[in-house]
Amino acid sequence: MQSETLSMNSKLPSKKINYKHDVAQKLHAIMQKKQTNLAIAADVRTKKELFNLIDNVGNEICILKTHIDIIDDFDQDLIVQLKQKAKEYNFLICEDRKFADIGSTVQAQYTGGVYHIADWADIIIAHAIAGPTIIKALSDCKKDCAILLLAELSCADNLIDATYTHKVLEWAKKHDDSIIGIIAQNAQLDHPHQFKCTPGVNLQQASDNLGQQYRTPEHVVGKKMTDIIIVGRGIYKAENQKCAAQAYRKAGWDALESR
Ligand code: S5P
Repeated sequence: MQSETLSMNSKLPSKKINYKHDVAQKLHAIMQKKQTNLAIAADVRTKKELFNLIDNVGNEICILKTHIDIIDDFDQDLIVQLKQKAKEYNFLICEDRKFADIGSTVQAQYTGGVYHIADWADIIIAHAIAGPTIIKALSDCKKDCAILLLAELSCADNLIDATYTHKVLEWAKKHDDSIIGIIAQNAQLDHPHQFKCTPGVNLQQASDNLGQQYRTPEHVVGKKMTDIIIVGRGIYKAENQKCAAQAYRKAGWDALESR
């Protein structure tokens, strides 16, 4: 069983994988069914832009990643509609709150406030800076909570070093009942049933003017063994969002298949 699943490419072909977490299992099934390893970073500012983007790219993605607190006209109806769209297009919703505080505070941030993230997000992203209790704190709120733990950042001159990343990989492996993968650049996952997700992906640009650093889908999937590419401006700022999403999906999936 283990040997069948050791290669990350085992996520691709017909081999059945018994993931520990339901969300990981669902993600794998969506990737297979839709033949996509593309996550959209839907960093738009209004409901209208968000749903327009979803209608353009919904068929191409396995995950829609939100920064829910940047949407100017957020309301409960957005969540109702978002859940409907996730069902209609068959994608998972990941809220990129990057939880990073003491346990009791992250519990309040996860379940409370205006956004009630625990009620609707399939996946959340957390920093490891506050130590492994953050994993327990988030999982205690919601039994089936699925976390992506941030192991590396894509932006220039960030303070994460190799020792930090090493710890994150260790904790991710140890807590695989709630951590379904990592957000990383060069780090390699040491677990066959978790997902490595990489932002900082763009087919046209190498950087923005605020420190973001980009690489191509071919590079991160083919050379850095990324399973899922996360693309924001490369798609939502494109003149034709649908065509752009199709291009990223193809580049990401082709790279995964030929790896
Ligand atoms: O290291 C990181 C981690 C994340 S989650 N670098 C990132 O850029 N991100 C997120 O990915 C970031 O918050 C944004 O939502 C997305 C990248 O967007 P883009 O427009 O630069 O593709």
